[in-house]
Amino acid sequence: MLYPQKNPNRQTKDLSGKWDFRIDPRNQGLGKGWTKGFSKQQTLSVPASWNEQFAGLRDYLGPAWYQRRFSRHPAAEGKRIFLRFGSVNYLAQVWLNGMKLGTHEGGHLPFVFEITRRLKKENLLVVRVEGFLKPDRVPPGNVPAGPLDSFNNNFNPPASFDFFPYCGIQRPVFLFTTPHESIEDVTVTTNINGKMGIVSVTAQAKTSGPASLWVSVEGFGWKTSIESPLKSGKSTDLLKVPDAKLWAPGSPNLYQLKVELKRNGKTIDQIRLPIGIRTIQVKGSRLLLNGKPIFLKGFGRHEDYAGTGRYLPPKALKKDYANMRWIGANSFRTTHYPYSDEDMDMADRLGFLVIGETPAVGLFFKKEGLSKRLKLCRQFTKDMIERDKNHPCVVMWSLANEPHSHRPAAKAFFKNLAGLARSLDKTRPITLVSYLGVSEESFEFLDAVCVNRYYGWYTEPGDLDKAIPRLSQDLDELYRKFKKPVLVTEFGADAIPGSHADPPTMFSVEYQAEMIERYIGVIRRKPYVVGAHVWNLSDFKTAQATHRPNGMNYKGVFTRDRKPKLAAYVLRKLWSKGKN
Ligand code: GCB
Repeated sequence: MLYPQKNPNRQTKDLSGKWDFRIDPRNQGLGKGWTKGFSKQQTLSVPASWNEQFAGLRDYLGPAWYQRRFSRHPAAEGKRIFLRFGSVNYLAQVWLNGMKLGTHEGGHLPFVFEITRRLKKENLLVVRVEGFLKPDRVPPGNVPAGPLDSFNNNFNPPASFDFFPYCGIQRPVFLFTTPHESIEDVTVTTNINGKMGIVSVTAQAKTSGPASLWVSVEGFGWKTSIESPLKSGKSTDLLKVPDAKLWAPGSPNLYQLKVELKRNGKTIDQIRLPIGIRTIQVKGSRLLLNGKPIFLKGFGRHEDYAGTGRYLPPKALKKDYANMRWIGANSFRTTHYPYSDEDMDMADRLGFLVIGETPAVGLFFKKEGLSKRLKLCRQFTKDMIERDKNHPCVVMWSLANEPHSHRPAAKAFFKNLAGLARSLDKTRPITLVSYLGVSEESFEFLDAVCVNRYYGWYTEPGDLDKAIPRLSQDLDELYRKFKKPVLVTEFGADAIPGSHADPPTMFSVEYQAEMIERYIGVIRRKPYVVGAHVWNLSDFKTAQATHRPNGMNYKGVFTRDRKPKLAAYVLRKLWSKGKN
């Protein structure tokens, strides 16, 4: 799935802006024919969650209706035309000019409809969105609490995960064109041989006659190109880049890849992609980037911002990266769903290593609904890898966060998903993120062991002297059992901004800072630990619960409006000058 792009053969139009909106609490819209248009209640901004735009809609999960009119652009003449939603949470049904285009389930990955034959001079686009929390959805909600299937968190709304279940059209909506004969997909993998970078490019195209593909790589004063004929709509080329400028944090060198579909010297279609030449590999207890050990220091994050909810406007995204750079981080995990295309582009450009995670958070393995959850997880794993496979920033795939893997079905579930991920991407390590640790059996067939640890918070509350030795012992046990690199993918404490205590007390900024510093002290002494991600970069909104004052998770080292807490300064000191 190629991201829409503007080039001499392709056009895009961003449909962001004000859309008509109406909630449908009695679910009448379908019966009343709103699919053909409705009278609006209000206008709202797209992209953004509806829950943050109107106070009365905070806990409203749907259904709700959006509509927008747009005219056909002359540039669309003679082209194929598509409509792409970056993300709609959770269930989207879409109509154009009263005709149904389709339905999409799942909140954080793009979907596309071809509308070439449906497009008129003036058009009406209608979208019905519904975001109920259900046990057979991914991520699940409304799951009965029990030791095997869910934490007894008593959230309102009843999510089985700790972030607000925002709803709506939460990422940009694009119209884009392609020529009728076009490049359908491009897959780039890279390798290194001595000082030579090797770029392998597989392109797929749909043509109605013989055509050839021209592939070129350009950058840092070097250009190389290859022409090869299409065979059954496909071609694979190897390009050699001597004295390659490798991609890595601190030196995010990007080359420009251009793939052109040509006939008789004429370019019919083209795709341009920034690419990074790099390798990533697990070897023994190490993670190797470009053949050298790398340590991932950084954060779990959330797409969460006041007023826009699960959409990070460009200024907030910029600030998140500015904060991560200021603090000396080199990586993050897309907790707990794939982030926007714009976020991934920025990670490529600024040199951040990313663990890409699917929306499978809070999974449970009771029989009811299990086959549907597996089907959705397979779809999301595939869609995530297809969307993000060409980003040099992505160095690992995470299949899930904190599954309740107590039931035996969990292992087979993850074997299935890992097999799928490996068949789609043979170049990146695969993992999942566990709270169970040594009893997470799936680590036997995964490449790295990722655990979230809250000693000194959910256990040993307020007692770091007891918590720290437990962390140390636990990490050693994990390595002894699995003999694989370990990443501590979450650790941290809530700190309510402006709350101070001496001696440090839970919820004070001093306690958070001390806990993080002491965790990093332990982690540094374990040569098999290859990553430390603090939970979280910024405070974020979650559902209401007794343990979530103000409906907030305050484990950010920055506030929700991105200002540093004490822990941010402590981390900056610890992580500066290339130290882990
Ligand atoms: C976790 C979860 C994360 C929560 C965090 C917490 O283990 O992975 O989603 O927000 O703990 O703060 O409790």
